[in-house]
Amino acid sequence: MYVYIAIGSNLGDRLENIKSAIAELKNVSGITVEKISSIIETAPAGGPPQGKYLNGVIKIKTEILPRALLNILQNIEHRLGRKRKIKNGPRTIDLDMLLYGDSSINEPGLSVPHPRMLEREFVMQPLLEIESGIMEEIGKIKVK
Ligand code: PH2
Ligand code: MG
Ligand code: MG
Repeated sequence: MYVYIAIGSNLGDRLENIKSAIAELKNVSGITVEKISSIIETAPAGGPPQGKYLNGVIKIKTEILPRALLNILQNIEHRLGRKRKIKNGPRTIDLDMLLYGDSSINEPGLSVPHPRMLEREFVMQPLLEIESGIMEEIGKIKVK
């Protein structure tokens, strides 16, 4: 399955946090990192006043199931010092599952496609950079 993951950071050494998260993903057995977008600086959207983000999107190939993959992403966030405090507040690292193949998932804590991805320039710009035909694929997903 091809899975697209949004990466964001606006605390600490932002680029280093993003590089570390990608390195950790590469080290997971059963995950191949296929594409990495440019990393762009973006104005914070929503939440309290906070510093600018660095954002990017990666494409991975994996057969790890969505719930297990979510756990892996959250463990990496935790190891890189993510503290869950305020909604949409500043974070050292954020790893959001955008798309999991053509699956539509609506479970507590796991909504795929990511419900706000289409309206987020900081997600769509890097996603379209690495997968220019992705809108057509998203259109085929049968939303539950
Ligand atoms: N993430 C958020 C809230 N706002 N703004 C930008 N520019 N980039 C983000 O990654 C971001 C955000 C919640 O996850
Ligand atoms: Mg997020
Ligand atoms: Mg998140």
